[in-house]
Amino acid sequence: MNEIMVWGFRWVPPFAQGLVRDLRVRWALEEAGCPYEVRLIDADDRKSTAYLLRQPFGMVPAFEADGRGLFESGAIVYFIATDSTVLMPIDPRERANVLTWMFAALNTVEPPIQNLLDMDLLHDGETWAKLRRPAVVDAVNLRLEALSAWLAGRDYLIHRFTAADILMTTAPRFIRHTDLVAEFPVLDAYVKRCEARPAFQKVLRNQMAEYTRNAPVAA
Ligand SMILES: N[C@@H](CCC(=O)N[C@@H](CS)C(=O)NCC(=O)O)C(=O)O
Repeated sequence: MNEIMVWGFRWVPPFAQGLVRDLRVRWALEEAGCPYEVRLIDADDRKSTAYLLRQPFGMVPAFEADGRGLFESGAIVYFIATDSTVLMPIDPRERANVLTWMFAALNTVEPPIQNLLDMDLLHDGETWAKLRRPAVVDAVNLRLEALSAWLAGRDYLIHRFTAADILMTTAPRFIRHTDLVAEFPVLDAYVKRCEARPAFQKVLRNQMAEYTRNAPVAA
């Protein structure tokens, strides 16, 4: 792959900094050793005709490699991984296992976590959110408990680091404002193990530096 571009937001409020999903794509590219350029957009750019052709829902990330576009962070990470033995084993059965865990991260683990994030950070204090929150916390705990049980005795989801770990460890970050993950020491250690990787540290640093550089100037 040559000429790789990743679209992210120029700036987001502090509660979202370090959570925006272009981080996943950038992490995968760093792990795979692929050079790329970042294209930063503003809230208004999301609804432009040109951007909607890249990402029909007006969200980030969007991605382009050699003139061909992709969207959805999971699909993009998968695409990058198919070309990288760092992110994806060669054995077809192991590849199927990685894909299984990628879907599990996106379809089974992330949804309740995203619910809790929305409730706490976007609807904090609203009556419906207060009433609904305990059931959502239960749903999150159910998933974290099962994931933690799977990880007992394992460093990664399969026997080595893969693209699935990128998707699985970026979801619990969404509830970093709670102590829910810390209540599962095995899971907590797994997330920290993956986040300690130099590639993750580098992309997080870069993304945060962009937000700092592009922060709105107070009136
Ligand atoms: N399923 C999509 C979700 C993308 C998504 O939620 N992006 C957020 C940033 S992390 C976004 O662009 N939010 C702005 C919006 O919802 O309009 C993916 O994984 O790429």
